[in-house]
Amino acid sequence: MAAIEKRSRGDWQQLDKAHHLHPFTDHKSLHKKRSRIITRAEGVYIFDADGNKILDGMSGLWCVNAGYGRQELIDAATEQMKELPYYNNFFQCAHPPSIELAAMLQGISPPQFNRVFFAGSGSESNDTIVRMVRTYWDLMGQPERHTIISRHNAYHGSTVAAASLGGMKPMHRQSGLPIPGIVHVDQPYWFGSDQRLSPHEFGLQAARAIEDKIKDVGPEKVAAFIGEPIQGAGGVIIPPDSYWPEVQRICDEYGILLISDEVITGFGRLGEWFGADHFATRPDFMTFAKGVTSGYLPLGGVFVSDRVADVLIDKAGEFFHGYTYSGHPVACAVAIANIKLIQSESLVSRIKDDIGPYLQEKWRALAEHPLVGDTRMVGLMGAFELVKSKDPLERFHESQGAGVVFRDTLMGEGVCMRAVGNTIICAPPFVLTLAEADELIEKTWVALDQSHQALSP
Ligand code: PXG
Repeated sequence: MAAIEKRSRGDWQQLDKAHHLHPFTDHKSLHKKRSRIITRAEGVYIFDADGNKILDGMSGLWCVNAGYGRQELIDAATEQMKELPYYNNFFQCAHPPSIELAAMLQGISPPQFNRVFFAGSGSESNDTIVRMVRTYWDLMGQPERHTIISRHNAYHGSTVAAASLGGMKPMHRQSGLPIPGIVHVDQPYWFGSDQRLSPHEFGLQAARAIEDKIKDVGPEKVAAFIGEPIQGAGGVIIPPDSYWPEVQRICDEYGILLISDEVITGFGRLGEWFGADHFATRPDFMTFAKGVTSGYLPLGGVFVSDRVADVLIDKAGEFFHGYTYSGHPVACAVAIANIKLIQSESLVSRIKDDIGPYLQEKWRALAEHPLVGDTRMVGLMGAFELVKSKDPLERFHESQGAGVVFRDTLMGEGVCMRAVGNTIICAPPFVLTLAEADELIEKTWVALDQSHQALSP
């Protein structure tokens, strides 16, 4: 018997309104329009309860990298459910899926990583990192080194520690965050600056804000710096080329740990396995989630470098931390199948050499539209900025809702992207074909023209 009842769209909307609290949602405004009910998906397309076919330009929520309906992943889950649906990795136990996945992750990660710790999500993984970072410095005999530097507008998750690491002011306001010992510096968002510096100089300046903060806090108190290689939820902020080398220099000079939050950039999105490979950083931790299973099941975790893992193993005794679902066998089995699929279909090099450059070129050309002030894309992770005027540069006021106007218009054309203020962001599945890329771009042009009319005075 099917687990899920078949109902009409209206019935589902009614039940949803009555019983379901959604993540990151203004429920009053949702209840005025009702939810869009997504019922199924195939390849790069999702289908709603009205039968609309929508090209998913966001890979779900930056995660369905292998595309929908992949039989390999379905089979891996089914077989593992039959064999061992659950067991834990506590109390000196382990099971083949968590062991095999840990070894497999070692094989695709940069050389300083030989060990992983599993969690259920990106947020949990970043909480784990806060615990590990502070424990590491305690064990190193420097217990005053507890401050972690992050960036305004960063997104590192929604639990208390992860939201504190994040730099989203509205999140902080709602719950008395950040927790003590987490401080923030500006993000490397050149387009959002006054643009008086060249991108190169601006990147150096943004990195040196970290150094200034280290001096402010006191170098002996700073434990780590955390950053997404490219900020995702904050609007796909691609830093100038000068930024990450300078951040690495600063971390090295002050001996502080570098945390690369790879929840979005991990597993190929930028045309390399990890953002750290793309930007040539040498992080001490990498956070992962989302793309590790292509979103088919929840799984997250932390790559822990030898520098930290050796100390934890040698000196910590028991590390009092872990989750019921750390290394869940079914999620790990799906992750293994997913990574095998990425390898066998050469999806990472496809992004670097084929679909990536193809989409990037068409994406850049969107800058010719009068409404588009800046376009940027690395691998399959991109954004453009909606502007009121290009010369002189004038941005829309947030209250004009230009981003939402464009997003909704594009959805009407059958393509899903996200609006972050007036920045439109896009991260399609890795299996996007050239023809599907054409469709995505053509519909974007149509939606830009329509939005231009709607937004003209
Ligand atoms: N780090 C990064 C870089 C993320 O993008 C998390 C951590 C947290 O992962 P979990 O699995 O706990 O959600 C994320 C999640 C958006 C959006 O609006 C982005 C995320 C989650 C929800 C919404 O772009 N990223």
